[in-house]
Amino acid sequence: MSNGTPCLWMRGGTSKGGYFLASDLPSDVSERDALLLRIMGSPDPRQIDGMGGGDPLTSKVAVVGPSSRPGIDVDYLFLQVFVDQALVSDGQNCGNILAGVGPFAIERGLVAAQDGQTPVRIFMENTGQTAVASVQTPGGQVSYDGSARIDGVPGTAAPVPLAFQDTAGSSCGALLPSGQIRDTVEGLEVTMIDNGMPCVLVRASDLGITGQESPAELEANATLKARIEALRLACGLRMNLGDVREKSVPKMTLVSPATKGGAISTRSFIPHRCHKAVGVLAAVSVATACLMEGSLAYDLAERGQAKADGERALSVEHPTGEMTIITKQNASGAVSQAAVLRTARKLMDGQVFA
Ligand code: NQM
Repeated sequence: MSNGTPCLWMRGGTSKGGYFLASDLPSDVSERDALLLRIMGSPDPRQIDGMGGGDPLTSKVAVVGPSSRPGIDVDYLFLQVFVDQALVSDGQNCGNILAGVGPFAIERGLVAAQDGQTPVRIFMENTGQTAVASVQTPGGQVSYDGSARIDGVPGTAAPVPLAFQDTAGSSCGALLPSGQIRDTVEGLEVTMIDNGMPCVLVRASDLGITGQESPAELEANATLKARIEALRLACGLRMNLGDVREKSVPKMTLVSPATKGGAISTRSFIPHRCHKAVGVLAAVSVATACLMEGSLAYDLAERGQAKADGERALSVEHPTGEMTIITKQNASGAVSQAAVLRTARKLMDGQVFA
């Protein structure tokens, strides 16, 4: 057994994982990845010999360090540790794990807490954009307790609002990587969009389902999964992502009309398991598509009214509830800002052994 590595285990939004200081991990990427695979217990569908929970949503890592960028407090690298393959990928962001980065940065002394609330400006290294997290810090201490509730997590906790700007084309280089709002790929109409997360929107009804099925039902449908994967591989090339066989993007988002009073309903393959909720930046991308005339989501969405300043709340429904994205459109109608409420909880602080 190796020496332990200092680590804080946290729930961030509807995900869970290990938060590490960059200085506590090997600087050599292959050594770092080998260590993280051992820590999570991958590859193994149950991750029985490690900390991972046998689900991509509980097999995640945040690597955080001080930032030398002007106006930025910390740099955050997200790593997806694959469950049943010996792969660690930095090819995507994670807005849920992001919710724990502000609290972690304060806990580790990278950011000085103010009395009340502390804004933490976070550079997301995976895609090169900035997010601002507001952390509750009464008396200069991080507080995890509070009355904020998010779907997909039982109980309540302190709110951690997250604000994003300039996320368009985060990984694909353009908001609409194919240059079109709608394409036909593998015989299916799709909208390929990246406003923080590369997503392929496809109508659930075009796949012969309602879009209200449970993740378990969808995962049991081998024919559906094979069709979605073929579509994903073809779309990956068109989205400037290259060969995506060993990548966790693009996310495949099956869209259908909302059934619970929201804007739109989703089921997301991320990419091979069906999300129990929806990713944060994936929801930002879906909400953005709801506001873009000509997209598949535009036709299905209930948009409600925007405020005079262009702000609008869009509720993205998912298997365990909904996620409200507050969008702001500029004078030309483009989504220029997005915000979402998350919560986080510290679960364990100590040494993890590989
Ligand atoms: O889209 C899961 C999650 C995510 C990513 C995934 C996320 C995001 O829910 O920003 O949060 O899509 O792999 O944690």
